[in-house]
Formats: sequence, C-alpha cells, structure tokens
Amino acid sequence: MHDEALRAMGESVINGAPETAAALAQKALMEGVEVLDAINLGFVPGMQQVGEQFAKHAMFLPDMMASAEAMRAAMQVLDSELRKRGMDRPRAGTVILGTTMGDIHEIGKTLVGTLLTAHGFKVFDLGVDVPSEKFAAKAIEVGADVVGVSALLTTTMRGQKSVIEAIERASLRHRVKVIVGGAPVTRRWAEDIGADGYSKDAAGAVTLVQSLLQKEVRVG
Ligand code: B1M
Repeated sequence: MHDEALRAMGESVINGAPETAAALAQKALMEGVEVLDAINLGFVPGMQQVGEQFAKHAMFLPDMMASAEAMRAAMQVLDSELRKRGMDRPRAGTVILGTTMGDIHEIGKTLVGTLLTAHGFKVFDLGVDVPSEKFAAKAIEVGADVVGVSALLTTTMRGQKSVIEAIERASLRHRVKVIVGGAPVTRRWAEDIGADGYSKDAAGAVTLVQSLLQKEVRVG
C-alpha cells in the first residue's frame, strides 16, 4: 500500500472525519489491501498521534471525541471484513472482551478483539462500562476460555480485580483465564490482582491468549 494512502487514513482520524475514514477503509478493501496493514499502519498511528496531542494539551476533548468517532467508523468497516474471514476458519478458542465499569474507552479493546478474530478466535465483545458480573455471566453462557478486561483510567483499573472476583464467585476460575491490559495497566498490577496475563498491546494479547490456551492443551 502507498505511503500516501496510509497517511490519508491516519489524517482522517486526526481530523476527526468519520465519513472519510470509512470511505478510505472501504477503498482499501476494494483494492485488496491487507486489513491488518490498513489498521496497524494506517489508522492506529493517527490515533496514537491524537493521544500524544491530547496529553500535551495541543488537542481538546471535543476534537479527541471526533477522532475516536473516525477511528470507530474505519474499524466498523474493517472489523466486519475480518469477521467474515474468521467464519471460514476453525476456532482457536473463545474470548470475552470488555472495558471495566465506569470506563468508556473502547478503541484499544476493540483492536484487541479485531486481532484475536483475525487469528481465528471467537470473540464476544461486551463493549464498555461493563459490570463485573456480566463478564462472568457471559463466560458461562458461551463457555469462554479467556476473559479479557481493558481499563484506560487509573480510577477504573480496580474493576479488573472485580472481574477476577466475579469469575471466582461463579466458580469459573479453574477453567477461565483472565487477561488485562490498557494504557495505565502494568505487568506488576496484573500480578498483584492475580490475573493470568498482561499485554501492553493488541498484538501481544494475541500471543498471550495463544500461549495460555496452549498450556491448557486446548486446541481447535
Ligand atoms: Co480519555 N483519557 N478520557 N477519552 N483518552 C485517556 C486514557 C488519558 C490518558 C488522556 C490524558 O489525559 N492524557 C486520560 C486518563 C488519565 C488516567 O486516568 N491515567 C483520559 C481521561 C482523563 C479521560 C476523561 C476523564 C476526560 C474527561 O472527561 N475530562 C474521560 C473519561 C470517560 C470515561 O471513560 N468515563 C475520557 C474520555 C475519552 C473519550 C470519550 C473522548 C475518548 C474515548 C472514545 C472511545 O474510546 N470511543 C478518549 C480517548 C480517545 C483517549 C486517548 C486520547 C486515546 C485512547 C485510545 O483510544 N488510544 C487516551 C490518551 C492515551 O492513551 N494516550 C485517553 C488508542 C488505542 C489503540 O490505545 O486504548 O491504549 P489503547 O489500547 C492499546 C493498549 O493499551 C492495549 O492494546 C491497545 C492497542 O495496542 N490494550 C490492551 C488496551 N486494552 C487492552 C486489553 C488487553 C490487552 C491489551 O487485554 C484484555
């Protein structure tokens, strides 16, 4: 894919232009561009730049929200394509994802889901602001192998521990692995709360889930 096309994707996110972002995602699919390249080399760098600008107070909240909307519009187009492809493949395992209660950040979590889907996992995304008990209920309903909990705020990280406690209360802890991630989350925090794994990014989350399920000798 041309650098120019990738740059345009990133800019559509930085400029907070959902229609342009969706159109560029659609165009990429029509031109046979690798979906993960469009995500990782096109749209995500735009969102990263937005994060940096916001941290430096060079961008304000309404603009950041528009950027998030553009990112979401592109991901909707690309994610549905990945899901279609995932249907043709044997299932590598079942994963439940969600962002903790009180936290509405969804982009990183959605990205984790997209990459897991692309690697053959069946993913149930519970969305954002998810009560801990809902993770456990869904894990029972679909027979999940892994529950992944994202948190982007220091104030909502505690919710990851609550999810582990809910999984314990539902007597699922022996068969369901819990992984955590999100910008303020660290390996140390994951260990402290008794999570089975931590990944700093979406690609690492895929490797982590694969290795956790291999250890359990669960294949297919
Ligand atoms: Co918010 N926000 N935000 N925000 N926001 C942060 C997180 C912040 C760091 C910005 C800042 O001040 N520099 C800051 C948190 C400070 C803190 O607690 N330490 C912050 C704040 C303060 C807030 C509000 C309180 C602002 C306000 O209202 N005054 C508010 C809170 C709302 C709430 O949740 N209750 C708020 C709101 C919002 C928006 C709604 C405007 C929007 C979210 C829109 C949406 O998601 N639909 C938003 C955004 C976009 C951000 C930043 C700029 C970008 C987040 C993002 O999408 N990054 C963020 C600044 C930053 O992170 N630098 C910020 C791109 C994404 C790909 O990365 O989500 O980190 P990330 O995910 C990565 C990894 O973390 C990892 O993989 C992903 C990809 O590699 N990962 C996992 C994530 N989940 C994982 C799960 C895993 C494994 C890996 O396993 C399960």
